[in-house]
Amino acid sequence: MIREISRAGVTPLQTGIVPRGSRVEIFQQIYEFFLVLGTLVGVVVIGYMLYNAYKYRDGAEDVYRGEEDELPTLGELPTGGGGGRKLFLSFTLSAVIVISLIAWTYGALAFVEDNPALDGEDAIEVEVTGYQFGWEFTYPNGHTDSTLRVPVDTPVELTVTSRDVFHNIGVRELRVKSDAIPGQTTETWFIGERTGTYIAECYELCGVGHSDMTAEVKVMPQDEYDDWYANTTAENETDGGNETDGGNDATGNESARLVGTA
Ligand SMILES: [Cu+2]
Repeated sequence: MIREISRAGVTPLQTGIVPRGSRVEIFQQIYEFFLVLGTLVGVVVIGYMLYNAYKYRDGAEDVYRGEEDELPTLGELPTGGGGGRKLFLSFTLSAVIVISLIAWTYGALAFVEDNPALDGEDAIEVEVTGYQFGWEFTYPNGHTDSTLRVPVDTPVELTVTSRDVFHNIGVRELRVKSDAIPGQTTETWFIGERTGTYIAECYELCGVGHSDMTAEVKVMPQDEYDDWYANTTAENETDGGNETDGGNDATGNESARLVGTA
């Protein structure tokens, strides 16, 4: 479950038990941790319950049921075995498990929230603007695109906003999601660990074209990305998309017009 991740010193190495790495890795570890622990707790609780149900079944012999005067009468709560020791033990154990879970998850999520991509010098920054109904990606050199191209294994810092109504950009496979709110910017990050094409979708019902509000996210090999980026300028639009008419075309499929260069 614990893997070492080093990306040219960009992402901190796993330290201790709190997971570090890309969002995909962190959320995967949280999922696995909860699955294992939840299964374990479930097995212990249900197993102990069944064990006692069998042990104290009606007609069982050789079972100590307490002195006659210790037995609870109808309507009285039983004190539990050993003068409440069992109750205390199970309560303490549950508290330790629950508090550790909260602390561990908090540590993992604090790292995600902390935007570790900012620490790395080779992190790339892209501004994302949502509009009815599409996404616009602006690179540091001023180049604007309707496809998000990023190099593989590199932290990407997104600064997200909207120019009309509330939107929310998310890429499921990359475990990244962020509000796009007019007049405000929201920051998030991700690392594409495998090359390929992913789909960014809008996750905030924003109008009639909401479900068509997608954009391609291309995670490219570093050299291909460098070649592509070297040929971009503030003016050109490498994929043929047109932000002004694309924005009002509620039913048009933006990606149908894409002529990818990647
Ligand atoms: Cu939207």
